Amino acid sequence: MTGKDNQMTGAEIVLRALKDNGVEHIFGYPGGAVLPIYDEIFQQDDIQHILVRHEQGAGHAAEGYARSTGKVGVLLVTSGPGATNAVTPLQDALMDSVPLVCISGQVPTALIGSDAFQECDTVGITRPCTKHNWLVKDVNQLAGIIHEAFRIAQSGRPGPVLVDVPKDIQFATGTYTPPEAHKPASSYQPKLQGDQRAIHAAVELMANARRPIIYSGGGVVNSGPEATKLLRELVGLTDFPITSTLMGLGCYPASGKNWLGMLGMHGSYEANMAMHDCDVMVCVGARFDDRITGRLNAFSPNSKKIHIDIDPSSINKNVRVDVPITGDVGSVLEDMVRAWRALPKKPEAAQTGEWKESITKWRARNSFAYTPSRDVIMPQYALQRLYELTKHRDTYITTEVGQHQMWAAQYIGFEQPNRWMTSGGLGTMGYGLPAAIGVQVAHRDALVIDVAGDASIQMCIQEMSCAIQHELPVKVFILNNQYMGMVRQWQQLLHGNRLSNSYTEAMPDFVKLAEAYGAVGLRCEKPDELDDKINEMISVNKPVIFDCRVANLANCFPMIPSGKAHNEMLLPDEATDEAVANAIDAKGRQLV
Ligand SMILES: Cc1cc2nc3c(=O)[nH]c(=O)nc-3n(C[C@H](O)[C@H](O)[C@H](O)COP(=O)(O)OP(=O)(O)OC[C@H]3O[C@@H](n4cnc5c(N)ncnc54)[C@H](O)[C@@H]3O)c2cc1C
Ligand SMILES: Cc1ncc(C[n+]2csc(CCOP(=O)(O)OP(=O)(O)O)c2C)c(N)n1
Repeated sequence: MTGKDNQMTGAEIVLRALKDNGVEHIFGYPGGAVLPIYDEIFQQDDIQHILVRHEQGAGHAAEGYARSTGKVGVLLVTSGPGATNAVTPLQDALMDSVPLVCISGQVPTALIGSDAFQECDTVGITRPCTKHNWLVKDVNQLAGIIHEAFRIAQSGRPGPVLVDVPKDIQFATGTYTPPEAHKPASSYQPKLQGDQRAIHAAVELMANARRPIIYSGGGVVNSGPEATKLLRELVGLTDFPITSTLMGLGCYPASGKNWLGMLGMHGSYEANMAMHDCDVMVCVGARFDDRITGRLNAFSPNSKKIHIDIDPSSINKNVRVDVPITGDVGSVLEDMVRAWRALPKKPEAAQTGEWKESITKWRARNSFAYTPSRDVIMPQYALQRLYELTKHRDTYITTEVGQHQMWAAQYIGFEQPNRWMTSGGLGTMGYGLPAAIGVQVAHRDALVIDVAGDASIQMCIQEMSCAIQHELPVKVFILNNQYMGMVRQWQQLLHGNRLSNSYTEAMPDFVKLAEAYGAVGLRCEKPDELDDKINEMISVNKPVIFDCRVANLANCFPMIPSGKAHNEMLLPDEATDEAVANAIDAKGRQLV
């Protein structure tokens, strides 16, 4: 590209750079400081713009898009309130390792610092919630900055970046440089290959283990399909039991014979007991989050720990490990599989025989059990039916945050990665509906379901309007218990059952609300009507809000209360039903 061809306005450069970085969709909301970019969007057909109803929605939609495709999600927001509304999804993406590029408009360069209309210090505000951010001061640097933004967002530990573009830079004319001509900044070059000595030390520990476990996480999803294949191969070769965090569900199939279920605060008894009692733990792309470790000084006290992570700052952050391996999961697992195959003597099955017997006993505890009912829909039952009726389809699940999210993780089996989009690190209520929209944009013919709670769904409900406008037939499946259930559960178990402000009064009629948006509303109150109603929801080629009325006071178990160890988890039949029966709200009203 030479001569006049590479001379363009800043706004044209933005569109061209996005296109050259493979962008097909952007999620955004216009305003004064981005109008030149919106004018360019109007004049081209290569990139489709999805108009959300709130910038938070743009960010979560971009997250859903990114997580379900492995590509970078892009959002476009105006200055001031547009940018501040994007802060929540940026932090969400930072914590959950989701690659996002956010383009924000800024007031003209000459007005920065003058309290101009819709001015805010976007780079200052978003510095702690992005991997990196830039304020563009020279139109000639704009293309290079956008290319670098895409490189940083998707390399190493993926995450969000932001490019703040003042309005005068969008109007100014400058030189466009294509991605091929871009020289990456040398200071950020993540290491992909693991240290060979450490990998051999890890394999030796694994080969001598009597009570081994693989603890996998979101880093396997981030690494891509090859990493999933290699993880499955390693499990096949070693026959080790495997668990996963909330973020890694699907990397090992839920139907696989070595699967222990999710671990952590609401994980299965067998996964948590095995983590506690193991002698060798292989952590693959997970970060020893506090929902996983419980009380740190009681976490897996007798194990040697191997930790594979691309981000050196994640290693030894919360838990000291014996064999740290900095590198990409895919690359390290490839070397590990090779080293295991080359072992002069493979361990005998008998070496782990007792361990497998212990696991079988823990499994028999059936820690996800609940008391079924013929009269009321139990939330767990609703999700079991949803799973049974959708599992043979091309299905993607998103969630909001709360009990419904944990039950979805427990009762929906994931066979593949990138099918499960949930807000893990930040736990953002309001994530699920816009994330479902982002997924549906990327997978037009798939069945995309947001498993929601009646409180969470009201945080970004306005995005139903976006779904209608863009003909995205997402399904919102609300487990309506009329409470902020997760808050109520903690109040019951940890705050003397004083249900302070956790009852969702003045609930909208979700069926009428759906109809008001032009969507379809369905309600189900009886267990024996559930299958027909779910099938109806699936068959409608429009957005649906499904108001599933469930038992009000069901609790999500197992649960490791904060500050407790894995082997101190509360199991369903150890819960205090009496406390539930005596529940009162802030006005002293009996709630059962
Ligand atoms: C209400 C609620 C309850 C929760 N309860 C649970 C629970 O019971 N169990 C549970 O598991 N979680 C639970 N969570 C989620 C929890 O808060 C954390 O988000 C989650 O445990 C973190 O998952 P992860 O360790 O896989 O890390 P992620 O946040 O997915 O981080 C991935 C790690 O992998 C690394 N990585 C990224 N890419 C690569 C690569 N290519 N190669 C190598 N490494 C890479 C990163 O540096 C990072 O360290 C809950 C959340 C909520 C909101
Ligand atoms: C934005 C935000 N505010 C507050 C919280 C704290 N919080 C966690 S779960 C929860 C209740 C969720 O209720 P609901 O959506 O009805 O789901 P349920 O737990 O009943 O399934 C709250 C308030 C949060 N996670 N996110």
